[in-house]
Amino acid sequence: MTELSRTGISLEQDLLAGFDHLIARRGYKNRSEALRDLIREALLGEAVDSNKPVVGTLTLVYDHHVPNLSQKLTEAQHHAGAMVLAATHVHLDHHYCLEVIIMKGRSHEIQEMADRMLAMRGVELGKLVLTNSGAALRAESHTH
Ligand code: NI
Repeated sequence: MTELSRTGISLEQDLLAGFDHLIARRGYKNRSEALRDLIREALLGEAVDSNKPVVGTLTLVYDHHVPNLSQKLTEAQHHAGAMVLAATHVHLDHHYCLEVIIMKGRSHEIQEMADRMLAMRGVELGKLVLTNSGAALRAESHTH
């Protein structure tokens, strides 16, 4: 963990009151931790927009009785090669499978891969979550 810096910010009273309500609902103990998380979220959003390296977790629910679907999903993952770090498959019931695929790469290529799989016929639900390590969100330090 890096050293902490203290900073003060000025904002309108009603904006601060709204913020305090929000963080109380979310269970934060203090404003600092809530602000840190908001800043991390904003930095992650920027990393995703600018196609930086991120980690993606894709959750898929699909009907494995749809012809060729399981093979197509497996082929897409083999094609992506080293981008796929791990995949877990759970047979939910007679029809449905749940698959969680963890990928690492540039945000745009992960998004493309997820879109391709989500668009396959028989994939009924799915969601991609992009994240990153906290360290990767920090500004690169200047060398003197
Ligand atoms: Ni299955």
